[in-house]
Amino acid sequence: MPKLHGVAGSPFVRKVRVALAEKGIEYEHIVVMPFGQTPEYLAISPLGKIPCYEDQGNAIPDSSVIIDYLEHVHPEPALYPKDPAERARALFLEEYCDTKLIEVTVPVFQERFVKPNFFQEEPDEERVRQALEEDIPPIFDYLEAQIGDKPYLVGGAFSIADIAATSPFVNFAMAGGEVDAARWPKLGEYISRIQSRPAYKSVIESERPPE
Ligand SMILES: N[C@@H](CCC(=O)N[C@@H](CS)C(=O)NCC(=O)O)C(=O)O
Repeated sequence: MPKLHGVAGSPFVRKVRVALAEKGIEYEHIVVMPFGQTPEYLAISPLGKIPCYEDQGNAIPDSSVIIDYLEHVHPEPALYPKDPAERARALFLEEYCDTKLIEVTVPVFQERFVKPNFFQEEPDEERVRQALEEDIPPIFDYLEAQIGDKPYLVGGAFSIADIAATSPFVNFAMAGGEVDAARWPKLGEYISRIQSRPAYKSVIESERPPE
């Protein structure tokens, strides 16, 4: 059985888990935290990051690379548009969200979720304010314009772009972050709709600690 190394709560691990769930692929989840990597883990994930996927003797690091691999070994249901231009657009939006959306939302997650829950530290509220008031709005504006009145970001079907665009919002919500419905109504509705897909929902629910 394939192995997925990483920890629930990582937006990049979640991307892969959603792709695996959408494609109905079974796997063993091996918990690896995003720090203090062992030489054994560095041997399969040389950048020391999570996730890393192992299948049939191949070690595949990086969420984007892993999902591309999954698409080739389990083509259905497709997570990439067939049309070359739409595929390029989906890949760019994945990159935009993996880079820019993560960059602006992670400070809120780190300050308001990670610090109090894992390090018993007070959040740096000035860092949170800067993220919420200055850094986040232009990125949400861009995503609001990209989704527009469409059901999915690209090509009329669920794709890698939708996975990458919505995963960071799970972390944002864990930190109490909200997408202001008055300012970004389309983005907010889109995120809830995508995260309500049965496969996606099952991944989010599995991340919650038992009550
Ligand atoms: N481009 C990578 C990014 C993965 C990533 O940054 N993972 C974080 C955890 S969410 C990590 O492992 N950070 C540890 C580090 O940067 O050393 C991917 O898509 O998998």
